Amino acid sequence: MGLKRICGWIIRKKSIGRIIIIEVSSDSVKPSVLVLKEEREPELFKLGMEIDIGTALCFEGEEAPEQRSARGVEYIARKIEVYAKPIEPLPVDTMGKVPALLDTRIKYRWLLVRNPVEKAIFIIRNSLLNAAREYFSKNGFIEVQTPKIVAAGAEGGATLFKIQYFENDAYLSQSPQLFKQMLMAGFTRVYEITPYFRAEKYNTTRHLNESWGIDVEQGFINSVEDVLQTLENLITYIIEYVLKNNKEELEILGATLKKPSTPFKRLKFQEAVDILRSEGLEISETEDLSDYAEKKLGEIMAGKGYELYFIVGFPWASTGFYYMRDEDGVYTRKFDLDYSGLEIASGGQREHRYEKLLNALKEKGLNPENFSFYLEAFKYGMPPHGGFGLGVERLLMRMLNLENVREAILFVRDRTRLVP
Ligand code: AMO
Repeated sequence: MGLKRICGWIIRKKSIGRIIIIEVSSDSVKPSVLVLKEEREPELFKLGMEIDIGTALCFEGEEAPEQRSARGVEYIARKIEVYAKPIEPLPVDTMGKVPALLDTRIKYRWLLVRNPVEKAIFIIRNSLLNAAREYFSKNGFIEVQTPKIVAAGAEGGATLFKIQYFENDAYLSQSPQLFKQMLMAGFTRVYEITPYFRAEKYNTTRHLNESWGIDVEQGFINSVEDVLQTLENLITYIIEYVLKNNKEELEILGATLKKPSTPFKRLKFQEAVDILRSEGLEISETEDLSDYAEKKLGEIMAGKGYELYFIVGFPWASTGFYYMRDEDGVYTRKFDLDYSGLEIASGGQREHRYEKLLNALKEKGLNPENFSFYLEAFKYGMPPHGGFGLGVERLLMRMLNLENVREAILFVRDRTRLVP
């Protein structure tokens, strides 16, 4: 058997008489288990006595012929190089035996990623994004980057972070919405993996102030159904990819992820209202669903066997100015995708006709001058198009049954956190 070199940090050490067992956390969720025997390797045993939890080291060794540990792969070490010892006791238990409060987990995330459970979440986050990129590249989407310093918001003024941009006021981008639409003047399928900055004032388990989106826009569509299909295929691709590539991580997290059944249910907004009203909830026909209503609908849909479902046809009164309206003017081609009672994505078919778009802006009380850079893109042959924004942390949260969206991002930005 060949010699391997593995680098990482000691997360556990146990001495049993003349044997020392050291667990090293590296880049996979299963630690490497070093078994040092005084009789077999006296020098390394001596070194093993001196090093403790938190030490950064590399070792060379071969897999033990008899594997006795259920926790990781056992090695017989030939060489150990110590790179750094902790200068203070660790502030958290990187083995995860002593559960830390969420606040502590967030503060010490960079250290806790040595812990297999915490590491598993972020290995799966990496897979989720790999899967998305693989899906897009197989399906003819090109990856684009749009500015994060912008002059106008796409999602309304209430959640904009204002910044000083030389002599002008500017904002941090809430969504690449306007730019990805403008690109429909010259590309037919684009995607962007991007931060969203939103001044959400409230402390909820679903909101961050800096979150990540997987954004899509596609042109020459026949109807909003083309966009629903892309999102459904993307989500299915991501979940299947994680099921295939992250068995160990899912097991460590105790996650019960399943391949979603397709097609996802398409529930009309008005149907959702009727269902919720029949359960005794007071629901407005012209406003977005409240968090409570969303959750309640999730329970009802779960009872019918639907985990993932679209809510389609939101009323114009509740949406952004850019969604295409139905002939009646009351409903739009806007949709949400909900995953067990949580909105994870939102999108729709856009208004691509210049005059109608201009009127929509005015009707929403917005000043077309502030959007002139955007409106111009609709003058020179803008095809019918649509797209969506999918929240990375919200999707991960639901896939892994996490309780708080803060568990799904390495460094949290919320109302009270600006460091680390
Ligand atoms: P929306 O505002 O619904 O739509 O955002 C899309 C998705 O992004 C995620 N998300 C968030 N996640 C955590 N914290 C937040 N503060 C937060 N805000 C949004 C959610 C949400 O479903 N312009 C449209 C997209 C489009 O039509 O293309 C938009 O941004 O999962």
